[in-house]
Amino acid sequence: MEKILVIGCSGQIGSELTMELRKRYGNNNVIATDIRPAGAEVADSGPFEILDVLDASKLQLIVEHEKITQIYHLAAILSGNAEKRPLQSWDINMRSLMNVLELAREHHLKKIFWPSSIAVFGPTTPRQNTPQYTVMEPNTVYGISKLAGERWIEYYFNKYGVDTRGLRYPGLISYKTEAGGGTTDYAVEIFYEAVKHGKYECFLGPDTALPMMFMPDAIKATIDLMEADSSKLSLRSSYNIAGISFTPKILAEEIKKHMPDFTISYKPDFRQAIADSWPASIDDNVARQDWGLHYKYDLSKMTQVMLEEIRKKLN
Ligand code: NAD
Ligand code: AKB
Repeated sequence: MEKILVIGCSGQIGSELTMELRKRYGNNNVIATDIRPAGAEVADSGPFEILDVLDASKLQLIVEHEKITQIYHLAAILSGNAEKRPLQSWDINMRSLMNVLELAREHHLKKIFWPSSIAVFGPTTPRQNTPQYTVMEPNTVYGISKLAGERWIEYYFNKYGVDTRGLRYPGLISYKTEAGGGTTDYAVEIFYEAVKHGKYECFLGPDTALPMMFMPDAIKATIDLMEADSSKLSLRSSYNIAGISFTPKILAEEIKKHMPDFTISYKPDFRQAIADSWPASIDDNVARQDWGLHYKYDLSKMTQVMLEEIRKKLN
């Protein structure tokens, strides 16, 4: 029987991934943890504990007491926030991962999921259809921590046989929990502002293309990777996953199809430079070939669901 620990369950991904894992593995077999309280859905549906993942002793106690077999380690400081507090963010992103990897090694845990990001790429990476293997010179604290993390999870697999699995998520779009301080957050905020005020001031310029993905596709890709036969996985750093690439202007046009009076204006801030250093689109053929990655949502379907769900939520 699997007993799963989710670290960072109160965030944008954790709040939805925890619920999907509980559906599949049973509510009591998924222990949700975060440094801050969980949302009602997670808190009411199964076990939740406050955990600062930098507290290695408490992490160990939970793993031993709950007889954990797998960890999904989602806690991190995202790109925008990490640029504001570089050293603290480096410490949280790296030390948390090392705590999890060491525990997995010592306790022979079955599997570890750790998310990487398109932030591992940098200004010298080819921006269009960025391949799995290419130049990687990230110039943000967050990107450097994700690239280092990829090297570490691969190292623990090669050196100690820890079954580590990772995905380079693009920007994730969802309506259940707000985005956590990244550069791609505009693509979530825009929907709330459209429904609430009929207009949005975007912190990226109109033609800034970035890869994005709707949350249901990201959750499915995560669990599919974790449930894939180990022998099918040709890499243990992190897989490229592409999603849908678009610019703020294209997204605004898609929203206008449902809300003709919606307007967008642009006031780029420090996140523009981060976005400019990231890929515009991603080649995810290795993930497709290894474990059958595929998606359900395109821009039009995603926009329709986002607007419907946010309208329901705000009413
Ligand atoms: P988020 O900021 O919404 O959630 C992260 C959670 O981690 C928060 O609930 C926070 O309270 C928690 N946390 C922070 N420090 C902690 C600590 N010391 N101990 C325990 N919990 C702590 O982030 P997210 O969007 O859900 O991202 C989850 C993971 O996926 C991160 O590793 C992120 O880098 C990665 N990722 C996210 C995206 C995206 O678009 N959301 C894209 C690429 C990669
Ligand atoms: C961010 O913008 O920091 C995240 C990411 C793509 O890693 N959404």
